[in-house]
Amino acid sequence: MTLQSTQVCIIGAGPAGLLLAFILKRNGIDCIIIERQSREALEKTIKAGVLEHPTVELLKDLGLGERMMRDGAIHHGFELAFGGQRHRIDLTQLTDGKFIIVYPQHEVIKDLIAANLESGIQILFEAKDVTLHGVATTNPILRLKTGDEDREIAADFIAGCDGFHGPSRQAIPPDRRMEYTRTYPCGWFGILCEAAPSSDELIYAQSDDGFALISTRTPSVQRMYFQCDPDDDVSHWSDNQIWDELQKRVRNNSGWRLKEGKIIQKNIVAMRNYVCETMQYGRLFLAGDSAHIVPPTGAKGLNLAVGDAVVLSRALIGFYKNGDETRLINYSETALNRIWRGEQFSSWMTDLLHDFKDEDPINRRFRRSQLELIVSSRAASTMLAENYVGLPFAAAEQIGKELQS
Ligand code: FAS
Ligand code: PHB
Repeated sequence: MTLQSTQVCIIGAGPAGLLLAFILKRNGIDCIIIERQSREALEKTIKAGVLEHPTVELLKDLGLGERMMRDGAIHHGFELAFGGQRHRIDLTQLTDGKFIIVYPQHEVIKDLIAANLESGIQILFEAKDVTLHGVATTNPILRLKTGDEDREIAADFIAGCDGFHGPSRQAIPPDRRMEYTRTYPCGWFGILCEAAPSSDELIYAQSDDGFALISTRTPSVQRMYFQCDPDDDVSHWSDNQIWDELQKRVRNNSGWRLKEGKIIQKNIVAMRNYVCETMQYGRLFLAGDSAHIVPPTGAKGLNLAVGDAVVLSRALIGFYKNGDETRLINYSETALNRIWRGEQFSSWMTDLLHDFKDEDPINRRFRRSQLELIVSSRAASTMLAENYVGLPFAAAEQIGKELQS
């Protein structure tokens, strides 16, 4: 049995855990990260693609932005396609200069892992049988295995950054968890393909045949999605059928077509909202997908995880530097301001762009009218743009305070 101790033990080497560790270490706080996957697997898993403006600025401020600014693509707008027309939402003009960067999550993970290791943080990859003990005490313990070796890590705090299916949230008694959920009657069929970009910016397409999203990864690899049955299976679709469906959903009156290419990956992403408002229990603090999930429509998942890491790191720094527990006590409330903003925007954008089978037909008329409003009203398109590029971390906290006053 290997015994270790640290100040903050972090479960999960995703965006939340890696960013939290990096910020804590910069502030002299000792941490260890425990991760069940290998580094190689993490750095190959295709997930999110869009970094909000506050995320971009934070990574740059932390000295983590070099590859992102070199290899990422700055996007100053995106297009809404419906009714045979395409309408550009000018993010930068509507938000006084803000933008997003399309930079794959697995590249962010590569940057964060390298930076953590370089700063001397221990990451225990391929950890097995991770269990949490004494989280309601001031001396929580983690037990795990690496290889054949049993390990026990004593910590002041445990940060549960282990995603939706990790053990951390389960360590909070069910009767103490305040949970909210919404499930959608659809999923997203995602592909990666070897092709040139079909457009300069992302295209969100609403059509009578269903939603489609045309995104990108690199100049030679593209990421696209189309709305599908949540119980569908990628094996039910030939490559030709996939391309036919995508072309159908994005076609417009000018005869424009997608550039096709070899499909190199297919997967179906489920769609739901989920929030566990109980983001802390004793010395256990949840951050990222362990506490909340969004439908991917608003590109918020990764960015909300970043926001939680910012709030939790500020709280832990306050505790260790000044002995001040105020931000720790208020962690859930503070983090939830930005989480609920992201949850609501993702839900609203999903409802705006997806026709749902068995829905009341009147909703399709409401949907089209709202799309027409957005592309014709500066106020409506500004609301969309401000939420899409991401609210500043502080502003999100401010919104919460105004609500409470
Ligand atoms: P993560 O899930 O990224 O990381 C949690 C980490 O904890 C993982 O590395 C996991 O291996 C580890 N872990 C779990 N259990 C453990 C245990 N018992 N012991 C040790 N480690 C453990 N978001 C978007 O914004 N846009 C998208 O297009 C998008 N696409 C997605 C596609 C897929 C297939 C998935 C799964 C998610 C997608 N997301 C998307 C959401 C995603 O980006 C998350 O929001 C983001 O990864 C959240 O980061 P974390 O909270 O750090 O959790
Ligand atoms: C992606 O590129 O994976 C992506 C982009 C925008 C979204 C969702 C996913 O809203």
